[in-house]
Amino acid sequence: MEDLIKALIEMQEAEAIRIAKELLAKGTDPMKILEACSKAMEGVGSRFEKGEYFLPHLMMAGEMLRQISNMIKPLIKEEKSSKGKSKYLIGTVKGDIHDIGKNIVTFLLDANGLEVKDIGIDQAPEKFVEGIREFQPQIVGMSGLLTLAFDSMKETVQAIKDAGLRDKVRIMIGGGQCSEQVKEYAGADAYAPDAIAGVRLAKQWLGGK
Ligand code: B12
Repeated sequence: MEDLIKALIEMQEAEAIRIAKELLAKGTDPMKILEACSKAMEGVGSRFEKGEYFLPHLMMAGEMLRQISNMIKPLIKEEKSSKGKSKYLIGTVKGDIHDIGKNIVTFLLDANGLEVKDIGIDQAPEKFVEGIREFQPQIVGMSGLLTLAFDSMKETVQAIKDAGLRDKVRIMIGGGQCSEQVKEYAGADAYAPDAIAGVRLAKQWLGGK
């Protein structure tokens, strides 16, 4: 697993994909591979912050993660159990185009038997409102990795309130820079530090309803 993290951080695309394939072939838990990917992204992010990496590196990191996620997705789906139709609407908020984490959350929710509607990236508050009206989810997930996403999250919660839909849904937020404080600021119901916590919480909410 350390080799995978190192290859990802050092942008050795072919090597990273080869190691990920090898780990999966050996029967390594796919979730552990995703955790290693998240760890590697922290490394990439800190090199970017230090000015050692630039935008193309972030893009390359995103591409490697996309490929690995795609390899893992069908494996997780195999474990899928068919449960009731609980609905979860998810999207990346306005001004933010990061979607790797959101996509991981989406396929984990799906693998856990929830019906998930992913409205995509850079979604304005009114798109969330529209999505809630059409899809009628019990839960809404907002993803955002940029600090500017915090305001978008707040605006989105406000728009949901203004549309009279706030008591119809529970809202959770997630993504790199989010925290309990951001949850308070945005007026959401919960903050999930990672995809697994998000899925656990969703199931808890749905079970408790
Ligand atoms: C890959 C990447 C990109 C790729 C994104 C590709 C893609 N398709 O997503 C590209 C190259 C496009 C990109 C662009 C930019 N990026 Co960028 N990017 C990253 C990087 C390296 C990794 C992000 C990532 O995918 N992580 C892995 C995933 C799995 O983690 P995650 O998203 O946090 O998700 C996990 C949890 O948070 C959770 N989760 C996520 N969402 C949700 C939602 C819910 C509901 C739940 C329950 C859970 C949940 O589940 C996931 C799995 O556990 C980060 C560095 C970092 N440390 O995060 C910078 C980073 C986020 N980017 C950054 C910046 C500055 C930018 C740019 C502004 C750069 C520029 N100058 O143009 C642009 C932004 C454009 C825009 N408008 O959004 C900064 C943000 C700083 C800030 N404070 O705002 C970071 C932190 C890098 C840094 N250290 O400076 N980026």
